Amino acid sequence: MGYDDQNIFAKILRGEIPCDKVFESEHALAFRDINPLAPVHVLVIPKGAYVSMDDFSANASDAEIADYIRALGTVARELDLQESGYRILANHGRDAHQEVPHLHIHLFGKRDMKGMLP
Ligand code: IU
Repeated sequence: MGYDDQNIFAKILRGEIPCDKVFESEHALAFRDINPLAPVHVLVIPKGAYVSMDDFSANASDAEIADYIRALGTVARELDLQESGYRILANHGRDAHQEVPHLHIHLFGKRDMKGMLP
């Protein structure tokens, strides 16, 4: 599947659409989900044009992967989730109902997530 540069997160990355940014690094951007399922619901995305975790893990550079994974932990710490806990999740493709075709990892926190499977 090719990358659609008209997807909503591509537009956010280009600054064409605003977002509620919580963190930015060289290769990653984190912003609050527009339809939050938890008091903390942040999407962490790579700045590069990657459709999914499949695409990213196969094609991103080591520097992009390292920066992206570090960003996840940094955002969780900056939002003070390390004690209470958090969940990270990425949907890939049809069966998982991935809606936006730009890799995004959901970061959920500040609620009990027993039984929660978004
Ligand atoms: P999914 O993993 O692709 O199903 O998740 C897409 C998420 O993107 C979902 O939680 C939406 O609420 C969220 N989102 C958003 O934050 N801003 C948008 O403009 C759109 C979707 I469209």
